[in-house]
Amino acid sequence: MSNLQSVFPDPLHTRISVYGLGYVGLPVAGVLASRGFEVVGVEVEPRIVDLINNGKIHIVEPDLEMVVQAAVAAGKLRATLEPEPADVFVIAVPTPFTGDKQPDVSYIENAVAAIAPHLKKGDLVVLESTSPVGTTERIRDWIHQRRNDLVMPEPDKEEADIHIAHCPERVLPGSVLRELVDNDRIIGGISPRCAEHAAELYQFFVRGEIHLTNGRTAEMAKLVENAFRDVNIAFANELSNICDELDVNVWELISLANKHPRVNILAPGPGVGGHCIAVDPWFIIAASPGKAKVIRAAREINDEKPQLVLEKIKMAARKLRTPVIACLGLSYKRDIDDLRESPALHIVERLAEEKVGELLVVEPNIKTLPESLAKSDSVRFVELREAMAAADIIVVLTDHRQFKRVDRDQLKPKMVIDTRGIWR
Ligand code: SAJ
Repeated sequence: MSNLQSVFPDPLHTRISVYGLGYVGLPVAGVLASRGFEVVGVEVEPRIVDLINNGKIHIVEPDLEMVVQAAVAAGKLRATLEPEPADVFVIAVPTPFTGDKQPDVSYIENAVAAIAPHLKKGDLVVLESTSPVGTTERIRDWIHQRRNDLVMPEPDKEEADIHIAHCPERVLPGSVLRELVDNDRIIGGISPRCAEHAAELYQFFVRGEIHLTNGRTAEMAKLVENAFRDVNIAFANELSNICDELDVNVWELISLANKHPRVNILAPGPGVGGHCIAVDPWFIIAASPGKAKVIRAAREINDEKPQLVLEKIKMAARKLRTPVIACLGLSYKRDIDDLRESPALHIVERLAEEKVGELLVVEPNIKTLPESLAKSDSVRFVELREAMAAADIIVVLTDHRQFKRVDRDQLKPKMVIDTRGIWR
């Protein structure tokens, strides 16, 4: 790799624009600012811009508010609604899929359109968003359409006016600040020089190793990482479905099988949530529908899981005249507030829609119920203690730490559906 000093000689005089201040962009902006760079975050939501400029944040992530507050107070980080000129542009916007499970890269295209007028010779554009294979090349083409005064990078060309690379985010929600620094990173450039250029920036805060490749491989690597996890969770979920039929305790089974030195089965749950693992494998399936067979089957197994949990709850409720059901957890996984694509939320919404009983919802990581539940007469947002005392049926949907501490004696007279195995 070329000398770090050559491209970013002085963070104090390098301005970085981070487009998208969400679960990935905000931590990246905060960490870059903490390394001395001048960081300008671009966000389309005025409420978020105001919050950040007051040193506050809009998401739950350990220690992040402290980092953002310090960066804002030091004058190193500010948020704006409109992009400004910078030396580096980091794109960290969502890449959802459309109704027919095709990747939607319109947020990236819009970000590129917004920054293109501000690009100048020597600038670096880094895509952090998880993206379908070929997106980094498309960014080059989108910029070229708007700025044909700039010489675009090519795979086999050393010289170009700007550099474009993909450095897929790999951080685990809940451990973002640690993983942002400690994880290895993959950087794929349009050309080797683009990748090196981006690596010089990431070296300022990444303690893990930085591995260079081309854009397509970096894109595919990220998708494959999440598809790998999805397939492994699907295996665990399939086992739990089979164990229900065979009257075997799946948690005991997995813990015993995992005593084998080369077996490491993951945990079953109510389904796979979040904005990554439940989405990214579809980008591979969309690109290679005939070949991606295991990946598709895993997606289908994990997507079917909330329905199976719902059936179980309904079956328990049918045994009672006026069932009171405690639903523990709404977020898609433990100890965070993130409700996106949450199977727990989906299950509770369906219970409310179908009026299965009185629902006592407990979610320690949010302050108010999401609108979809707040409007329902049969749903009340309560503290854990109240739910445990009043419910006939206890359903564990998310394995938050507060729930693990529950006194087991309290469970004895109740029907318990523990989808996470916290009271196994
Ligand atoms: N889950 C299970 N059983 C398990 C593990 C997870 O049911 O044994 C469920 C969780 O409850 C959750 C879902 O799977 O609903 C996904 O959770 P997760 O913790 O596996 O992953 P995410 O979505 O929070 O973050 C993933 C990470 N990818 C991998 O671990 C390969 C993270 O490193 C990525 O940066 C992130 O996706 C992303 O942004 O792509």
